Amino acid sequence: MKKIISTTAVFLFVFSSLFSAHVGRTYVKYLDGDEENIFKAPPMPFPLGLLSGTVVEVCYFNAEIERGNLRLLRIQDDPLSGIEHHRYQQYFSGLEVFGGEIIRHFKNNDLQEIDGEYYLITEMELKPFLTPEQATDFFRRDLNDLELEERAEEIKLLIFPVRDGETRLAYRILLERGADYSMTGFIDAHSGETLSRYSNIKTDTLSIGTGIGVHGEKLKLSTNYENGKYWLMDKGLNRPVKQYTYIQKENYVLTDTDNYWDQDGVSVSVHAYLGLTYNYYYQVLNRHGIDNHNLNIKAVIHYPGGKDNAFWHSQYMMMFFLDPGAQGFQTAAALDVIAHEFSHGVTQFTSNLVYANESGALNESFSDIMGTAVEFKWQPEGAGFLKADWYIGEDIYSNYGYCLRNLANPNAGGYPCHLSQKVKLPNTQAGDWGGVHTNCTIYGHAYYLLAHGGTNKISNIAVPGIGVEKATKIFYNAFTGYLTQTSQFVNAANGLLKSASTLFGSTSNEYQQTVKAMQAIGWIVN
Ligand SMILES: [Ca+2]
Ligand SMILES: [Ca+2]
Ligand SMILES: [Zn+2]
Repeated sequence: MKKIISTTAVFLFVFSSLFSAHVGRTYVKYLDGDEENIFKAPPMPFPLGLLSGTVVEVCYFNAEIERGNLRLLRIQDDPLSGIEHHRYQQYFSGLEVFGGEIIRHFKNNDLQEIDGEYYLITEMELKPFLTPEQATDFFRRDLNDLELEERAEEIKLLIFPVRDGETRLAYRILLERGADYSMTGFIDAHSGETLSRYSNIKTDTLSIGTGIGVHGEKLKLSTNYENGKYWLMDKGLNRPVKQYTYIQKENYVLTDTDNYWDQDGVSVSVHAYLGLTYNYYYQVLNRHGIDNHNLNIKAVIHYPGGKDNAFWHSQYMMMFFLDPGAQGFQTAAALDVIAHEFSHGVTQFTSNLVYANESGALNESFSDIMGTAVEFKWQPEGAGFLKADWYIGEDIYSNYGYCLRNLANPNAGGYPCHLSQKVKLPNTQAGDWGGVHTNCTIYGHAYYLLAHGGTNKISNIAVPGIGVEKATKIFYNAFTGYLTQTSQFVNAANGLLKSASTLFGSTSNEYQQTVKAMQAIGWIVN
């Protein structure tokens, strides 16, 4: 079968009248060596002097109709003008090209005009890597609901044109729940990425945008279309949680005309990374947001009340990200910092650990641990910006190589890795409320030992490690399920052991390694 075609690129004709397109000629080469005549559009806009080629264009589309690459969809009569509109759907190698549709307008059987959108495809891998079932699962995960029902008769393999003249092989999939939720998505048949999705219930205005984050990374954004523009918020009726990224103050939201957000990396990073944090909690820990009941996720960026910081405000139940100041901290740039602040909200609705002394240090530990877990979920492990590692806040600096805290080796930054190194500071603002941002690395390091494996520098006890996901589940379950407002370090150790035995059994390797991790940071476990 001549399915895989190789040459160079994909072109899009957008033309509004027969006399606006100048058409040139090129060749399409099949992999097996066959050649076929095809025509290629020059870059737009066309110089006005070059109004030739219309006959070629008409012949080309006639030939495409004969070849079955343009198939009649329907004929509409316009009784007022006497014009007949013939609509054709574009196909390529037998697959529908989504959005590829031309209209030929006839009067008394004479062709008057052609318009529409036609994608000239010259390179395309036509063998799906994913099965329809796998693609459907990707879509379920993207929609944060593994229970959604698919409409089997709606699944269809097609060609989906994306930005910049690229085309992708995609499945069109419909997922629904009852009568009030119905989503159609276009899922890349190779990567599982959602290329586009829309609600079939038209009151939902959710759309997927693309943005450029602080480090120049391309990020997917859930935005809303309203009043002729896109808004940097996710408040579609069918969405499980509403998410708002405000600028400077509440209710002031960035907007954009083309849903391609390249004007403010801070907005993009915060909006996208809060979405990833929500998805992490949902997908891995089955938690529905900050309060487990999908509390609105709200963040204020470029907040003018200070510099070099970020915080969760327990009364407003919102996150605040401040601009860089003397220290140059761009707190909005780091996925672990964003997940850290979100996780302070999770703590508020679970253990509610008091933000002072040991309970405060545990509160900070939990946020560092969850920030790291989220990083490992969505970023590849490695050194450099946008990589998963055991540092906290490394992406807030303008050069890679610094961090706020180091969970692998806290001592490297002068932080404790063992109970014997716990610092004593007063419970005042100047004393960091009893050293909550200092002593937090003791349990942060225990998490590193359990997840990654390693040897504690003081006790010399080695922990082989059970992997990030299992270790995170043990810590999450302990901190959210077994700790209380006034829990101290000893309660955390007991909570972790209970959590490990509940999740994996008291004779499991996971439990034994949790014991080892507690011994490594200085506990005697009987
Ligand atoms: Ca990183
Ligand atoms: Ca990190
Ligand atoms: Zn914190």
